[in-house]
Amino acid sequence: MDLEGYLRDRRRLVEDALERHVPKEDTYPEEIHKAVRYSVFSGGKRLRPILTLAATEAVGGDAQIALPFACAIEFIHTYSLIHDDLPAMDDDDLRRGKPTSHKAFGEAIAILAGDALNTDAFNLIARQTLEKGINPALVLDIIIEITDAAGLKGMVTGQVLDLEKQGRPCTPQELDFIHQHKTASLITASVRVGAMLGGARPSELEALTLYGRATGLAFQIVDDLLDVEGGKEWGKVRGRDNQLSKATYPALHGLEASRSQARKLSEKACAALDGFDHRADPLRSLAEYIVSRSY
Ligand code: GRG
Repeated sequence: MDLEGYLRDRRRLVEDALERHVPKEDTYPEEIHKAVRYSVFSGGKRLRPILTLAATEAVGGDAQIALPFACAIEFIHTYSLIHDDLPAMDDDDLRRGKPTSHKAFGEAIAILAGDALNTDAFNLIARQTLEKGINPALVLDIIIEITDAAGLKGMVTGQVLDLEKQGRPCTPQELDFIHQHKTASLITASVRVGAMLGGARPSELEALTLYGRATGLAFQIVDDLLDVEGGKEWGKVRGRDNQLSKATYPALHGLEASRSQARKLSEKACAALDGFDHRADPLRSLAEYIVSRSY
């Protein structure tokens, strides 16, 4: 399959939808709207929304129905990056090769831009549910799915432990727990939400959950590796994890074992798709892309 072409088309679809759902820069008060747009449209890979669309299509669903939900997940992802970069968290100056939100707009506006995206994700879901006549009971399940993944049961807990473990000993089990919560939970939810909207059968949802968990962990391992050996396209300050004495896969397991584990997880993700037909080919290619990416 032509993955490059597929990613290009899907990114365009997601960008166009985001454009419809994010207010213009000249909306009053301009500064916060500029900050939100700065982070939403700064060259993200759109992996999570693309996974949502690919998962819905893998079970015979309609990408157009899943699109606003995919955008809402991208809002939450973008909020998490803005807050993750703040001085109180990772204190990063660069994101996607550009100054981080607080460097460009100041801390207060950066915090508020993250807050706005986190809140408006659910506004977008609710409005689109009404507009498109989607079953509200299904949408409640989806909201539970996303909030479990992003809140205390997921990303926030992962982030808390990530911060707590800086400069402290961390076992391989603790590191996997951090990575699964900080990163893999939202990636798994991206896949599951697409599948749920597409009307997945229980066995399909179970298989796609395995796929999401494996690709999600692989994604964070590769993120750890890129922090050590990423090139210019990586777009972040390299070696930051080491500077912050973070618990990472390369720090605990070494580079070679980390690469091999990421590859094994990608294979495990593909194996979970064995019962699916050609409509799951994009998910198969995305599992490969996640471990071969350079940014
Ligand atoms: C609740 C105050 C408060 C803050 C939340 C939860 C949190 C802060 C941050 C989330 C943790 C986080 C940023 C995990 C890293 C996940 C990760 C590898 C992000 C990079 O994802 P990509 O490469 O980003 O998909 P692009 O740039 O492509 O969008």
